Amino acid sequence: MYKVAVAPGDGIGQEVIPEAVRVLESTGLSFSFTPVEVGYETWKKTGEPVPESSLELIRGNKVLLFGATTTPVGVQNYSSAILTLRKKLNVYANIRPAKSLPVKNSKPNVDLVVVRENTEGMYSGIEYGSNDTAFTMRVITRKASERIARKAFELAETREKRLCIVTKANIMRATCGLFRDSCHMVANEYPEVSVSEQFIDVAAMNIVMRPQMFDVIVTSNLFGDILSDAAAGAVGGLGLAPSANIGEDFGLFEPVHGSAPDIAGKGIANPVAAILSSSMMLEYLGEKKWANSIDNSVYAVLEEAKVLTPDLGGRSKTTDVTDRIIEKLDASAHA
Ligand code: GGG
Repeated sequence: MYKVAVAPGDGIGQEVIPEAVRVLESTGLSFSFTPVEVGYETWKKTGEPVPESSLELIRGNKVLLFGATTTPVGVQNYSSAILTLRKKLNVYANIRPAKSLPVKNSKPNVDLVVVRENTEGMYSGIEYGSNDTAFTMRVITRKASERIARKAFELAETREKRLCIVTKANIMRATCGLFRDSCHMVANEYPEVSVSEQFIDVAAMNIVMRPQMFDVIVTSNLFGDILSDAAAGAVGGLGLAPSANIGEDFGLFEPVHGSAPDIAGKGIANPVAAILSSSMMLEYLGEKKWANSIDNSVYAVLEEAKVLTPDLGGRSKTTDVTDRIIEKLDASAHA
């Protein structure tokens, strides 16, 4: 039995995560799901975005399926639930794949993965300032940089063996220089992987114009956040983008999208990113066959283009899309 903590979080997280759970249940695999409260709404009730009691519940499981979080600008004493979770659970590697899909806005022949360092960089959370001058500390350590580089090289070894290090080391010479140097040190352990480098501004343009050039990208926290959203845009949008956050002995799986307050509560959020995240979770748990089946069912539903949410030009509800994915999954399981 797989022990899965489930934290839908805020906004549309509350709508798409139950859909991912429905798909998981339809596989017939054995799960125990533990519901967990985290997020901005939790903070309003308890004063904590991730209460200690929630963390304890999560740690009693092998994986966490997380939805989305809201971090409104200007709210005092609130810190992001998802950043807190990533740090507390030490899930240091944020794996964000972007692969062509049969939807109108997807470019063809894209198959890349952004490997984003998840625990430091611009999101270290060390900030101070006055009305006139403010500082955010960009913390880069050799330990965390080598750790993320190793993860990225390991992944590249299973793919096309091409890894691109993305920095701005010509300008941010101390922090990006250390990140870059750490990646090159680790490269010596993976002689079969060919290494290239791009500056973040060039990489951003290339993700937009020719994403096909990339296999695995390794980069620091903020750059990875931005590049992976751009990569999602190249293959159909955030409604379709899954992710994994991997640590030494724990995995957190979540759609790349946020809480989308503009459509929350309307029942029209695209469940595909959450469902593909649950597929990444199954792969992490060793259920590669079921992970492939879910991916194939999603692909078939998108290709048939009859049951789509409004972000993809359709008129269907969140639950209708899931129903159709489960129908396809059933059909393939019994074929
Ligand atoms: N599922 C990822 C997610 O919720 N992203 C939204 C996000 O990053 N919001 C800012 C934050 O709360 O940190």
